[in-house]
Amino acid sequence: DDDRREGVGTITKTAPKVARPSLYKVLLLNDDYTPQEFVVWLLEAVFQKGREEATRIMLHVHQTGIGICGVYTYEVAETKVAQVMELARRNEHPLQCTMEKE
Ligand code: TYC
Repeated sequence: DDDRREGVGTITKTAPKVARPSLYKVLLLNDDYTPQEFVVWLLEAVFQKGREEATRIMLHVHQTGIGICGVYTYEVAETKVAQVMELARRNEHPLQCTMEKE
């Protein structure tokens, strides 16, 4: 462009910035009392896992003390933690669930 001419200039495009939301791991903790079958059922119901994957996650938590149920945006993770804690409470199991920024 010849910028000496009136009304003529260089167009500078701003780089489009698309914000990606932070992600949060939903973690399940082991305990000695919650039945294995309840944990498998919960992983299917709350985290949409198939029976095989749910069993794998449950056994990992059982053997190591902690495991990841899934990774979600803040509000989804918060809702899933609340659902797990409510189901555990209603069934009188001491199961604990928490979330952690990735
Ligand atoms: N440890 C429990 C038992 O032997 C099973 C269990 C697995 C509990 C995973 C909690 O997050 C958990 N009955």
